[in-house]
Amino acid sequence: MAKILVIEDEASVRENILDLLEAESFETLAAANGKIGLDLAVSEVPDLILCDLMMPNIDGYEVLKKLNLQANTATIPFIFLTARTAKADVRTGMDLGADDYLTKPFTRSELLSAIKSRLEKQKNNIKYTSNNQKKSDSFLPELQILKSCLLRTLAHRKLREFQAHYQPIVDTSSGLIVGAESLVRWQSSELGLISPGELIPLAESTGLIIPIGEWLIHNVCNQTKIWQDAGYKNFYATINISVNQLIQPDFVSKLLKSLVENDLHPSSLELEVTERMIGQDMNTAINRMQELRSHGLKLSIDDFGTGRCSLLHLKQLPIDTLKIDHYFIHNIDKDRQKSVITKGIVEMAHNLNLQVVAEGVETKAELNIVRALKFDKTQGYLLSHPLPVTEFEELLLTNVRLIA
Ligand code: G
Ligand code: MN
Repeated sequence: MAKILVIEDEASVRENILDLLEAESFETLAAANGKIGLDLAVSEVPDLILCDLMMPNIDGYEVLKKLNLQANTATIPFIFLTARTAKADVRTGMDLGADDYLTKPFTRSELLSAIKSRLEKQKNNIKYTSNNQKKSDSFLPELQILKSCLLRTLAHRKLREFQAHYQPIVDTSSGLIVGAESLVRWQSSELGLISPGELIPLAESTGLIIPIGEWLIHNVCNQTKIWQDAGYKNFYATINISVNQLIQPDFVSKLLKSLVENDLHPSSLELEVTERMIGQDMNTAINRMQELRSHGLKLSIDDFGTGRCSLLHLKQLPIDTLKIDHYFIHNIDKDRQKSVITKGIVEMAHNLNLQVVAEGVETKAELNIVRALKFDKTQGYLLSHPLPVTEFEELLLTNVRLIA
């Protein structure tokens, strides 16, 4: 059956079209933005592309222009989906070489008939070159294999392959679990377990961080609510957010939607951002953070101390928590300079009314210093590695004290 790529940034519209196509037994590929769409068009060479015109960053015109530049994608039938009825817009699209356009909202039969006639035409096209793209993956460099595999996974909506793991965040004085940092894991059916260290940079560079991030946020909201309902009312989860996510125009609204859908209070989520990412576009980042905080979400600076965030900047940042990077904790018991600097950071943070979390505590000796320096919360392999849901739940539900 024909393979159809749907490039549409609006999730509800995209899902509707995909459902409709799948009901007609088409094989489908889904892309949430132009960049993912282009990557998929190149790696999967679909039989037809349905593409939204108005999308942030790379819009439908841009997608079509780029497809036209490559021999193997230039001949794929291309149908614009547009909410615009202005003749000039349609004209621009057709001039670029689009085969057809559909004005939203369109009916099921309009969509199917446009698809059918394009596919027929393509079949009869003598110039049609069966371009067998899927040359053996073994010729591709490793990163390319990983990338096309990730694209395929998302395009086929095989989100089962992603999992959130949870690392306990422990109250340093009581030793009890008060929250957890969520960390995404990809258990690829093709490649096995992919570490976050490999997944995240790849997801960032391809734009796939957006759909993965949305999936994670939704999943974490859902799970957090389950644990709160099980009696851990003040339990909170943290989510690492990348700058690409933070600057999406609809980031805040989508996040709030996930909270509402799961009936979760905004203060049950803490978003972790890094100094480095705030540095990239300070004003936009701070505005966005302020907006999030005005809705009651918590914010923390992750890996604090490794970026270039001056201590003076901290005063301006709309945050609740500082997470002190592993680097400061590692061997803190053996390195007097480290402990002196760290002591100063903790005191300063407390004076600014911030909570302070020690990350990456691996030994008892490090933990002893962390307690002496009055870190509010502690994370690290000494207490627990990040765990899959069921294992984390076992720890949580037994009220285990991870610090004796
Ligand atoms: O940058 P961020 O702090 O979000 O990094 C979280 C990463 O740190 C996760 O991949 C997690 O597995 C890892 N991590 C958690 N605890 C420890 C620890 O005690 N030691 C080390 N080396 N890594 C840790
Ligand atoms: Mn983190």
